[in-house]
Amino acid sequence: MSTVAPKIKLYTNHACPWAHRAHIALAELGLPFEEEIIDLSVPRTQEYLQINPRGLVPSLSYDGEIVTESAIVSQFLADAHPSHLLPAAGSKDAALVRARINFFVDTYFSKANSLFFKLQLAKSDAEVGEFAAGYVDVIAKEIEPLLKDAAPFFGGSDKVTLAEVLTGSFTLRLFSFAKYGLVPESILNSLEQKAPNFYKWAHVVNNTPSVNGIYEEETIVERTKNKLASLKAAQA
Ligand SMILES: N[C@@H](CCC(=O)N[C@@H](CS)C(=O)NCC(=O)O)C(=O)O
Repeated sequence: MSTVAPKIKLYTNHACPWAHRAHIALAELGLPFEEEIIDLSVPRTQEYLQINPRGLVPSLSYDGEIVTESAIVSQFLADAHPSHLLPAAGSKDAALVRARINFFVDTYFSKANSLFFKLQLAKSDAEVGEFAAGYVDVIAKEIEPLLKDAAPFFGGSDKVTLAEVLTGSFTLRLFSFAKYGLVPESILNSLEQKAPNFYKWAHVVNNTPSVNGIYEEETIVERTKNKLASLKAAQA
């Protein structure tokens, strides 16, 4: 690997949980970078659409090469800079660690996170109760067993791994949204009872500086409240 530091520019928005993944990866890897904040409240400029024709954040410019999509950006950074995030590819052991991390992240997003979004959009108290219970049950059934050896991070690691890079911005929001009533606060007690590995792991993740470094809790909560209100009004 070259010893010359790469020239990195991150096109981002600090309110975006997907872009947030790239910030966690860069912070964990200790890589200096320039950032350009993309205003998502207005149409993207032609310049930005040339960088990322999808118009989404994050986008990464790495020595002039553009990489987009948050999971791919994070994986690319972890691959380009072998570290505690991910073992270097090439052995069966490393392949297994990578497979375990991929399965965990896939499960988190395919089984649990979609339900968390559904819960935020619940239309009645009955739906809130039903969706909250469903969310806790999925965490207990699908995620809890995958964290049985967390120490305190995924797979027994004492440092953040790619699993936390890809999920940390979402566990931050889970705890914040419960604290500020966007989802029932009681969900945290239920998780502590029914999914103690998950609860302990998420607590450590949320208190990790690389994870919470760019997180402005009150701003995110306020914006999310407004966004949910307009989505609910559009549904009505
Ligand atoms: N699958 C994409 C999702 C990124 C994404 O949805 N970003 C949102 C902000 S959180 C965005 O750029 N939205 C702009 C728009 O939809 O116009 C990724 O993981 O990078």
